[in-house]
Amino acid sequence: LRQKGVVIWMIGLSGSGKSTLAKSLERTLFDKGHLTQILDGDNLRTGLNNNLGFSEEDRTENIRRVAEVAKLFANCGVVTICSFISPTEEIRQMAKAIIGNDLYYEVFVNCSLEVCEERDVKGLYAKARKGEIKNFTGIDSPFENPKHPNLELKTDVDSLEDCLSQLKESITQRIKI
Ligand code: GGZ
Repeated sequence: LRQKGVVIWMIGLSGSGKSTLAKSLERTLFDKGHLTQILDGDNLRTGLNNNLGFSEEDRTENIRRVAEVAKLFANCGVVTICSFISPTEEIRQMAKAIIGNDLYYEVFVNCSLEVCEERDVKGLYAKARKGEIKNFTGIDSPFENPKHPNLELKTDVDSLEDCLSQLKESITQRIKI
């Protein structure tokens, strides 16, 4: 069986819902028999990228390495779900250039800073406001909204269930299960 690989690149602020959506999508695809791999801060920043922080330079290097790894997976036919803030247009252009137009599928997990900060699941925004974390995206480090994503999910407007079905529908079309 040959399946076509793809890189699903999920962009959004901390707390926007990227990981939740990625995990649920992976479960669905796995159950349908697809090879899947999630790449995110949890498995990249603790290992391969454990020498990188959150300066602009380090974020760029983080995303560069992730994109290279994602390309390798996708070329083996794996549905590769990357979940990174990827804060600037420049960083995303680099990822897209590495992965290639054919394999790159961009998903903007759009949630306003206000809602992310209100949720503050990990208490990171509070720390950033107090100055205990520097260069925090949305607080004292930039986030540019993607201009032309393949898909935009509004997790602060639509329910999680709704966003999930939009995501699954769109990916199913893309990889033609
Ligand atoms: C942003 C930070 C920072 C700073 C730690 N800025 O919600 P989380 O905790 O689990 O996800 C965030 C994660 C972001 O890492 P990425 O690799 O996705 O970022 S980038 O694409 O910009 O390279 C957050 C945590 O790391 N975190 N410090 N200063 N997020």
